[in-house]
Amino acid sequence: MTRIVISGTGLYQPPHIITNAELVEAFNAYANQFNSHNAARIESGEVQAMVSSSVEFIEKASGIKQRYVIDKQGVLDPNRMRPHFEPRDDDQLSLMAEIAADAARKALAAAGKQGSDVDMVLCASANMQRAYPAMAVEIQQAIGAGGYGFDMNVACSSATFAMEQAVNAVKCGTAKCVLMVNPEITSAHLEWRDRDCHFIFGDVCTAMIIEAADTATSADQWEVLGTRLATQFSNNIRNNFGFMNRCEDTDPDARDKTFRQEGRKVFKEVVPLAAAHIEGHLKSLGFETGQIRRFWLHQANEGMNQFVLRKLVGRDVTNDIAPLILDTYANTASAGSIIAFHEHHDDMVPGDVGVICSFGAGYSVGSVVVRRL
Ligand code: CO8
Repeated sequence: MTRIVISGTGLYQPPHIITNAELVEAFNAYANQFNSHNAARIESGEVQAMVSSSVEFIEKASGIKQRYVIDKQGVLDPNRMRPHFEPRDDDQLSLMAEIAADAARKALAAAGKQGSDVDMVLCASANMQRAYPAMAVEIQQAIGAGGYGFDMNVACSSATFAMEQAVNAVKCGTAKCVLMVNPEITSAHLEWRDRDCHFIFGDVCTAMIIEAADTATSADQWEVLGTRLATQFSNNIRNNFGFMNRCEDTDPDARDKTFRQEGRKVFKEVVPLAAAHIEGHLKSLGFETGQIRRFWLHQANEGMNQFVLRKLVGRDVTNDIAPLILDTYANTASAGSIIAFHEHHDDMVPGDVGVICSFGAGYSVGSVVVRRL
């Protein structure tokens, strides 16, 4: 049986940070402006007044302290409240492929590989910049890879679901060296004018090289012991943006065309789902949760991760057992658990076992159990 390893990871970090204080200041300026423009309609009861956001709420409810974004000015402009991206010609590298190629080159360097060694590119992300050609094919060209590439989207679980595809492709011999990449430009599909969610997301891109142990030369290798995926339909996290919008004659800027969720319901329903999923997966591989050195969990909410871990381990765990990157990066959709893995594995020793696990819209849960070689 071919042994499969993760031989390198890479991270693209956007140039700008927005702190909670900056975010709340911009939101409140927008809300005040909205309320004064609509004073008469608010007075008559026709329109509801906007309510202020607060730094204290954001930090207490989510654990998020700041986020990285590709464009800061547009997001913080009360007259705009969304990033501004310059349109690019078709023959220029697209923004999503640009950040993916950056993270990919770092992952290749970590793995000691060239772009030409890659023969499968999986672009796995919660949103694609366009319908076609596939982002993965543009990324394939940008890094000089051969073989083939395709896009896949399972929202926040896109990366772990893609890791299973990569592992299976190498096992089956349909690929030798896979680049799995997660360009998450969440700022473009977040509703910055909604206080319930304006603080949740940040931009980033992660990348990972997956190959057979036989071909890996990296000093830092992680054997994939198993992967397990599950989905269960829910409308509690939803975005109705799509190619049929223009035929439905609806407002392209309507609230349902960006991210929205029933946060409380998601919290309650996903915690038991994720904990049972990880426990079942570990058991199937002959592990007790107590044997696991580290959990690199999806980064949506600090309290949510603590609940999942309490269910799994039976007690509160430290950052050493389950590193938190959410405070710095916010929720980066599919990239969250991969950032946690990328930034927090150097101290682990050969034989240590860890679990990368994502959960989110769908609902979807994906877990990957790895052992340091
Ligand atoms: N400032 C002050 N008060 C606020 C704010 C704010 N910004 N926002 C809400 N409040 C108020 C509410 O109005 C409410 O007031 P009241 O009690 O008077 O009604 C009160 O605070 C409490 O509100 P909530 O019940 O909503 O607060 P919660 O404690 O539930 O916290 C969270 C909200 C943080 C959203 C929390 O529910 C949560 O994190 N849930 C889990 C969510 C989750 O894991 N989601 C996964 C989604 S990610 C994913 O799958 C990827 C999707 C694709 C990516 C899309 C990228 C854009």
